[in-house]
Amino acid sequence: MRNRLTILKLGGSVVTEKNKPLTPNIKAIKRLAEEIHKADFKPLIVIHGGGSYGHPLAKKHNISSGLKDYSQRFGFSETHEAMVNLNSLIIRTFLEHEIPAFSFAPSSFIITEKGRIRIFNLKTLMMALEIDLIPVLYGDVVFDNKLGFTILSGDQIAAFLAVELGARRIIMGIDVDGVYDSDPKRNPSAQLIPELSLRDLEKLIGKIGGSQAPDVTGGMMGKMLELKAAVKHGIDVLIVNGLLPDNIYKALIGEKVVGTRIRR
Ligand code: IP8
Repeated sequence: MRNRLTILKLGGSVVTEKNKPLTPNIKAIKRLAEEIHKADFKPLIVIHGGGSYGHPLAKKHNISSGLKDYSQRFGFSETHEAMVNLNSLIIRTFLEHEIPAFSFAPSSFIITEKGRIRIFNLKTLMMALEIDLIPVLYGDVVFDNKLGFTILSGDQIAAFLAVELGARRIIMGIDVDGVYDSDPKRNPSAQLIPELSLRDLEKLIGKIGGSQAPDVTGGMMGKMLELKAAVKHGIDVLIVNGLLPDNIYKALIGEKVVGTRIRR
């Protein structure tokens, strides 16, 4: 059953300065807090990415391919610690803007198997929603049944939660205007795709996958693969530029906004 629940994913390239290690984008975080407060939308779950907090450390300690060497335990913990710090900064900013945000650390209640979510204790999250708290989760390091540990992206959490909780929609705030027909950061004539059906999405994944490009449209491939499952379940996805003022506000209140809408 579809309810009003909205899952808002704020990309790491929006909430952090992607190219400066451990640097938050304070201006963007404050503006997003203002927009979320102004929209006053509930029920809402917010998930943020790792950006320059999670990714450089995860890469340095080779966390995503699993536990190979005991010395990695420190890197595993350090990566989590960096994400806790970013999350804590976001929670504090949200609270200052009178958003009833509550932090949920994914590594403490999610277990993956070869990188895919296997166990997810939803009970506490649902209890938080019942009293109109806004759970704030993030891409995190997680324990994994087969790998020992790994990295779990905020995108996978967003799609999983949307399906499990029967959400109405997922809004993704990223650092470009939506999905393009080629990488807008490399190709100035790339065209924004305003609407995609599930079939279009599948075709696009095939095209991108077949082209062997390492990270076409800035990690868009990974996002598309995760979102496919949610779209299949009838959940609408709206991808907008979270760095442009008022986009997240407009998306939350259902006003027209430049971006890519994906519908079954
Ligand atoms: O930015 C990754 O989350 P994402 C989190 O949502 C870490 O892919 C710890 C790298």
